Amino acid sequence: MKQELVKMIRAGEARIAVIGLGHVGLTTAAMFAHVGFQVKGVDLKKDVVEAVSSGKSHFRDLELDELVGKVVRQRRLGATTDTQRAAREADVVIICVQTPVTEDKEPDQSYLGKACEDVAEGLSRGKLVVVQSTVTPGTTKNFVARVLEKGSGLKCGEDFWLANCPERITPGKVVQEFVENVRVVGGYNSESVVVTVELFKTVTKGEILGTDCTSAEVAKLAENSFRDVNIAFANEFALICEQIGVDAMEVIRLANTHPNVSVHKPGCGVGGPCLPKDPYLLLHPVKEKGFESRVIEPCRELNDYMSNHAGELVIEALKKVGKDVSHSKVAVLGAAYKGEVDETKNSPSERIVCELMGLGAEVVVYDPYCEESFGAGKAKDVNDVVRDADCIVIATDHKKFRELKLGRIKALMNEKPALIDGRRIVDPIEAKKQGFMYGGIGYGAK
Ligand code: SAJ
Repeated sequence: MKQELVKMIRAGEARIAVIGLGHVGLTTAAMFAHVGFQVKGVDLKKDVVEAVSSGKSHFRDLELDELVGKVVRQRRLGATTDTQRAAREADVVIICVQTPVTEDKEPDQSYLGKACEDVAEGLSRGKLVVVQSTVTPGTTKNFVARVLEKGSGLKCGEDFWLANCPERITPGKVVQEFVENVRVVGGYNSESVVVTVELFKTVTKGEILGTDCTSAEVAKLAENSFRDVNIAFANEFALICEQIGVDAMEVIRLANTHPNVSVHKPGCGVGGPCLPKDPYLLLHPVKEKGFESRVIEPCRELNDYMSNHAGELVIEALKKVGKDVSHSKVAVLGAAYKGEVDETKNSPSERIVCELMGLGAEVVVYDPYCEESFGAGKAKDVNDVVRDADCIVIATDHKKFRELKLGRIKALMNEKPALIDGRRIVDPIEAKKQGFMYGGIGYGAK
């Protein structure tokens, strides 16, 4: 039975269903269609299904847009809202649904559970199910396998195969990373590893590493938790530099000349669909047993504090020019969670906007990549957002904000303007020379 599926995969004849058409799911569906498989993408949102069915990606991602358009025209990729039917008609089902955490940082597996129940309805002997979603340790083996078995009456690892294959794509370069990154394949059992490696060999140029499904889940969480901790070091170091009276960016530049040192960039916070939640997914099973995190969780909390610190810098700079934030207009540059993307999930910019509005400031937001303004005013370009403002806050490191014409901007603002650089992408000396009351994350120089 395993050989039959492997043969169909190698011949490009295995039919594939991809459940969840977020950035990862749509990239996955388009890439397998691109190499010749017949793929059906599934999403519960009708507008997403309509966009994909008409050959459009619903992400601001040119490369993905072109790829989706091509494979839909070739009739290799279709889209539907019917998970059960798509699973029934597929030989391989790849689950890419969201796995958020709740307000109290508990894993929310409702989307995954629903997807598995629907897939189980369409499951039959000889199929492969792959979970690409990032999940809390043990989920594939103890939750997904059980739901699939219960709904299908089949035995996992014998009647069907199951694997966890974490995605490693970064918004902004999803297609290139999907193909080139090393891929970890964690099988429910060894047969599941064999079949899944064959599947990803058809689309991955990078190395494919086989392991068990729980190790694959934890490896993914390690990657993002490690990055979050590293960014937290840069952020705490920036707070120290502000107190010492040096510029953290200059000191980091010098320290990083050591071959063993690579301090990350300090900023006004860590956002996006992954880093703000993955450390909590990693800690969840051990916190339940009383484990107390002394590094990962405090680092996560520090990164969340950085948007408050940006607010503190705004208040301080306005006070230095005799203004009160509650009677000031603040222009927030950037809504997206990082430069050159339109994603605003968990964006530090949202926390900054909400905090400033809570202090009574009039807030206006401009982002060249998205329309989001988190309930604040919305501007159509840089000149529009800075007009009559008392303070600018750079919240996202979009390239466009690295090239601000500070002299022209100052002329559009109220007198005695302030500039708070939350991403340290503007030259502090130039800003001060242009007459701004300057503040920046990690900028301790006077
Ligand atoms: N950030 C900093 N300082 C830095 C780097 C980033 O403040 O030095 C901030 C960014 O502004 C952003 C947040 O952190 O708000 C996350 O940015 P990111 O560059 O980590 O990018 P993500 O979250 O889009 O992608 C991460 C990547 N994981 C790793 O690099 C280990 C990506 O490879 C994963 O595929 C992705 O999470 C995911 O989907 O898991």
